[in-house]
Amino acid sequence: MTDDASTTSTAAPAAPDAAPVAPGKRKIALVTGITGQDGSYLAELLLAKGYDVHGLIRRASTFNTERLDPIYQDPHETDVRLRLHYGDLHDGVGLVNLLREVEPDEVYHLGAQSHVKVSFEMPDYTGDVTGLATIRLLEAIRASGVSTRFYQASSSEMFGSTPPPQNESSAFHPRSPYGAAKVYSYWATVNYRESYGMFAVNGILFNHESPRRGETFLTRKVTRAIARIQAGLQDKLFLGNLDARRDWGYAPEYVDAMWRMLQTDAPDDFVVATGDSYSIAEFVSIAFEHAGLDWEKYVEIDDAYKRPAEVDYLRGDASKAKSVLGWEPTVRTPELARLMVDADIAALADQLAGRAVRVDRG
Ligand code: NDP
Ligand code: GDR
Repeated sequence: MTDDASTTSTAAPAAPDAAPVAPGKRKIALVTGITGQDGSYLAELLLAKGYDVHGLIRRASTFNTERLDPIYQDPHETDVRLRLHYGDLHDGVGLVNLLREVEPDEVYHLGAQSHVKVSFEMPDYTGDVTGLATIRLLEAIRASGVSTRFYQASSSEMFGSTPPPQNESSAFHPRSPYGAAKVYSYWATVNYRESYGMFAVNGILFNHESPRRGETFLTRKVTRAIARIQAGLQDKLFLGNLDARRDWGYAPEYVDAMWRMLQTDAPDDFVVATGDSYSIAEFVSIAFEHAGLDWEKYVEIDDAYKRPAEVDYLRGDASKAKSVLGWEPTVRTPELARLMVDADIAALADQLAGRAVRVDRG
């Protein structure tokens, strides 16, 4: 399957020199998870930098490429720079064939079952898609014989119960099947670097959000509910644990860090975070206040949203990313909450007015 892309995106701030590529050749990136929040922002960034971008997408009975709408182009145009390929992280042979066909300079492995609570309900499946699939992809790179740099989407969930601030030297103590699967993928990536000399890196990213965030993650669930409450479409918002603390940043800035990690001279692993931490209750309060609402009138606790084990306190130390990659966050959690509330209010107004709605505005 083929789609085309325009090059709408934000330019990245000062960055390291790009990884070398043959003169006259456009760089080629392959992105798993391109239909997700991060995949869509990363695809925009790479197109803006002049890459040809290939994405792996799952066949679904409904459209699942909404987040890519802003970069869609007519496939019949001459300069096709975004191509989407059907495939699945379960399908190792398909991955080998795709790598042979695309011959990427850089592979960004973002595809995963990424919901922590869901991983307790589907631990076996999560172990396969979020854990084992990373080895499947790394092996596919070896089997296809392509020479490529590899980015693994590792997570602050790997730190679990290790107290903050968490950095690249902090111990892993995952608290969910998702976290355990990410630890497996982390070490697989390190192992392929050490065993085969692959340029393979882990980005250990703390929570990052945006108007494109999936609707069942905390921040988006809250900001979407605020828009509906304000419009008189919803009375209550049911949440789980309000005491956990998270280090929430802005997704478009985090995909820029991913790109920077593949442009360094030597492969290495990096924490990406704001360095701040807010409780769930604080995030909820900031977001409701921005819409002129008192959150305590609307929020109720439903134990169904609590997890068998919680990650209580995340606050990342991204000083290595700052010194080596020149990466620094600019959007802090309160601003993030406000921009997400504004985006959901605007999207709902469009929907109610019968205008075309895009979940990814802003
Ligand atoms: P999303 O849940 O938004 O996107 C996940 C992507 O993976 C989607 O494109 C999804 O496809 C794809 N996917 C899931 N299962 C398969 C499969 N079997 N085969 C092929 N593709 C599959 O996640 P985010 O964009 O938020 O996160 C990107 C990555 O970064 C994930 O690996 C996540 O675990 C990790 N991460 C995220 C953080 C965050 O705060 N957002 C922080 C740290 C790590 P489909 O659209 O069809 O469902
Ligand atoms: P997280 O994100 O588990 O940190 O994983 P999520 O937004 O799901 O939860 C954040 C915190 O909010 C609490 N919480 C609720 N969470 C959800 N989803 N729904 C609720 O109703 C609710 N009520 C309270 C949670 O208990 C938790 O403490 C995200 C994912 O993107 C992972 O893929 C990624 O690796 C990590 O961030 C870093």
